Amino acid sequence: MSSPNYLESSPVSLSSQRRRKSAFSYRQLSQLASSATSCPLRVIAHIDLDAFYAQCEMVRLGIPPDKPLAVQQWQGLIAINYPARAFGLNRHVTITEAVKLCPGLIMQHVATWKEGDEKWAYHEDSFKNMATHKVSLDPYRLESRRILAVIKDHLPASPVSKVEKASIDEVFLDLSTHVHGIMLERFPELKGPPPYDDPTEQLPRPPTTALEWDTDALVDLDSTETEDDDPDWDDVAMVIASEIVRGVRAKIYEELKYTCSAGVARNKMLAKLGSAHKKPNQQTIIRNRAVQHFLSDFKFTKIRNLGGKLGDEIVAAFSTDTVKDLLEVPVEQLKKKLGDDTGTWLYNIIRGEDHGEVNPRTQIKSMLSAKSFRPSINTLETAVRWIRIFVADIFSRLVEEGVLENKRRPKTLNLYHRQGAQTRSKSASIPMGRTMDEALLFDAAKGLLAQVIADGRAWPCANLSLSVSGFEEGVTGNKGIGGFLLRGDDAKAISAALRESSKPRNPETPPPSKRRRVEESGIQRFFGARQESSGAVSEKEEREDFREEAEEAHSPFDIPPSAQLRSDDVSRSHAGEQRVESTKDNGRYTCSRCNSSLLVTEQGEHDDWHFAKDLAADLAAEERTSSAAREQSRPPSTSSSKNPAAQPKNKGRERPPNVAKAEKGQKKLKFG
Ligand code: DCP
Ligand code: CA
Repeated sequence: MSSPNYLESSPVSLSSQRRRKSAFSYRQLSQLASSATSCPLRVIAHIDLDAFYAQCEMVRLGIPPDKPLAVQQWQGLIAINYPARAFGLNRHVTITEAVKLCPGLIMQHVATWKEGDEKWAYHEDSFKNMATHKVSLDPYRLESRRILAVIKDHLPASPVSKVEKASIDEVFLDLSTHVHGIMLERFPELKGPPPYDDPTEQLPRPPTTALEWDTDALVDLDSTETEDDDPDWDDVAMVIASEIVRGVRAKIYEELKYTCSAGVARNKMLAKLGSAHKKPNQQTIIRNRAVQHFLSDFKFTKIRNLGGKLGDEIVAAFSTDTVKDLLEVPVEQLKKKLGDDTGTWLYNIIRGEDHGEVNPRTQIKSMLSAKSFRPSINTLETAVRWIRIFVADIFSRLVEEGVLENKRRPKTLNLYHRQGAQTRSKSASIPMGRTMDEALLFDAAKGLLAQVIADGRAWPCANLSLSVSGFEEGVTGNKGIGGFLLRGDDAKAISAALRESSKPRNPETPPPSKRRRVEESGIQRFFGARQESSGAVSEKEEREDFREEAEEAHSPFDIPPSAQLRSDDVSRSHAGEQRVESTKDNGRYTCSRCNSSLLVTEQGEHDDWHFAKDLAADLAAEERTSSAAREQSRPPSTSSSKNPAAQPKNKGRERPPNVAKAEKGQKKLKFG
């Protein structure tokens, strides 16, 4: 029934005991109550909204569910509803192709902030205004919150059920404690103390009545298992969990009219694979007796943490990308090639073992607003205009967080600036002495920009981002020492820089050497400030506008836009010192970092991708060192491995690196 690993006492005669005794012990049942990650009866669900942004637009516009609709961002499609998918549309199809394939297609552009506006809006023709508009994903973020609220409302409060928001449209639920409670109500025989007070005693067998799987999709069983085998408590736990999940999904539909798909299994990895198994509007249960069969059909690169470089290393080392083949490899051989920790981790993960915790994080830890400029911008005036938009964007979100009531308030403001391959970042404390308002943030942000300019070589600028971090709770006494930013020499340097930058610039005159200095510690400082944030930018949300609230952040990235990263790419330099050199020929060029051949027009995006990847790798390394113990679900660090390159790339908590989801032009930037 379940894996023999789970048998706590030795099965003297499994066949004779089978009918009378469960494979699970009293101790394991009580582990279910505390949702212990090692409990074999554990029940985890993953819920993923179907075609999320597309559904948001359909609900907002009142479009009937059978009408094909796609969400447009500039010249690309970022979400396609299921009726439109029936016409062969996907995210890689151009707009022209999409209209040809599906003549009745409704295309809705995402909301944008227009320069000078107080708030984002749905603008007609925004797709023509990439230079002056900035994408806003706020409408989807707000819907995401409403959905999360419905889910939480429908479930018992933590710690009975644990809800982890995994991205803008995904949650994990740990239903173990909740399910345990229901099991005890339905099967009072489980309430009694174990015979002889011995917790290792096996439980009585559940009644043999057929389990009611209702409309659930059940994946096929392992070859050694049969449907006729009597159910055990793990099956019962799954049925109960699937009832709960069906209820949650019905509630989401009833209250908000969104459909979603779900997976129910014994851990996060399997639950997540399950939710993607059948879409839309379905739920898949992966019973313990079906795990091996279910997994063996997968390419292991689809499994969480195996989509990136680590996956590539394993493919290269064992000349296969299938779970089935890898199951044949003895653990000793995995350890030999990948190091002890990674080898052991891999051995377990392909056998469906994942002890990652569902981690309810509720508080937003940072907020980011950003814009990539194509073409780059060249003047202080333009930069300041964008900063005004960033500030308005962030401030409106701070208001939602209760900053006006002094509920929460960020301590640090960070500005990130990219010019060619050079990146700089500046941060400053947000003073407690003044009431938090747009003017305060705007002044502070301009001050940071001035510092960047004071360093010299600020233009042309390809990306600017502003973020706030270091939130403090229940801020009181909002009066104190006034004044902000820098004083003395720094202040003088900044005002000089601002004066100078407003003069027409003579490209022949090099800036003073002091200003030419590259801010070597900039990235560290920027992300140093961000270390308090556990956030990352979701690959889903990260496009031009890669801002994200830290609580929503999980997605690591795996492949560069337009090109698969070769595993032998150049050794990673620090993000702040990154140089992306390339050779150009006939409108194409070869990236010196990954040897990909790309269109010259793709270079900006591609360089961004490397940049983002380096940042993420740095942060991953940092976080790995600081929180190795916290993250049981992550593959172990391979620093002791024979192959230092075989570092797991996806420190992101749980999103399996889904190669199919990465797409051209999609930067996947992870912030710590
Ligand atoms: N998204 C994006 N760019 C991507 C992937 C996703 O902008 N490359 C955005 C749009 C999606 C949302 O994130 O609607 C959620 O991403 P999913 O990968 O979950 O895709 P969907 O929800 O659109 O479809 P599915 O039904 O397959 O989950
Ligand atoms: Ca989705």
